[in-house]
Amino acid sequence: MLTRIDHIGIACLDLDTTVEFYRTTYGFEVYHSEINEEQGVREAMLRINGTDDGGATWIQLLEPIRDDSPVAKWLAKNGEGVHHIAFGTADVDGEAESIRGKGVRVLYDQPRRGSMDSRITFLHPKDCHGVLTELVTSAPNETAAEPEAH
Ligand code: CMX
Ligand code: CO
Repeated sequence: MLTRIDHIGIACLDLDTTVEFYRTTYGFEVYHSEINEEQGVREAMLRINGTDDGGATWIQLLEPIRDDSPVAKWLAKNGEGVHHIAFGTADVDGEAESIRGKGVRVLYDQPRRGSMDSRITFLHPKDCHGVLTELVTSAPNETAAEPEAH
C-alpha cells in the first residue's frame, strides 16, 4: 500500500539560495542535508508535516553535482521546478513488483539508497502521465530528527 506523499522533489540551480527562500517565505526548516553521489545530487530535506502512518512529508530540494546527472539534464531542458513526486510505503520492494506487473517501467531492478537511508525506486515518467514517480520506504528512525542549525 502507498500511504502518504513522502516528498515532492524540486530541482534548483543553487541549493543554499533555494533553502533560504523556503525558510524565509514559508518557515520550512532543513531537517537533513546530504550529497547522494549515486543520484548525482546535493539535497536538503525540509519537513512539512507528520503523517498518520508514522512517516512524514517533505520538500526535497535538489542541486546537481554532475552535468550528466538526471537532475542536471532535466534543469538544462526545463529550468528550475518540480522534478518528481514520491509516494511512501512500508514495502517498496512489493509495491515496485506489483506496479511493474501492471506494465509500468520500474527503473531499478532493486531499490537503491535514498535520502536519510531510505530505500527508493522510480517509475518512468512516460508510463505515469508525464510524472517522474518515486517510491520510498523510509528508515525506521527518520522522523526523530530535529532541524539543522543555520
Ligand atoms: N518528469 C517528467 N518527464 C521527464 C522527467 C521528469 N523528471 N525527466 C525526463 N522526462 C521526460 C523528458 O522530458 C523526455 O520526454 P520527451 O521524449 O517527450 O522529450 C523523456 O522523459 C526522456 O527524458 P531525457 O531527458 O532523455 O532523460 P533520460 O531518458 O536520460 O532520463 C529518467 C529520464 C526518468 C530515466 C531519469 O531522469 C532517471 O533515471 N530518473 C530517476 C533518478 C533521478 O531522477 N534521480 C534524482 C532524484 C534523486 C532522489 O529523489 O533522491
Ligand atoms: Co526524491
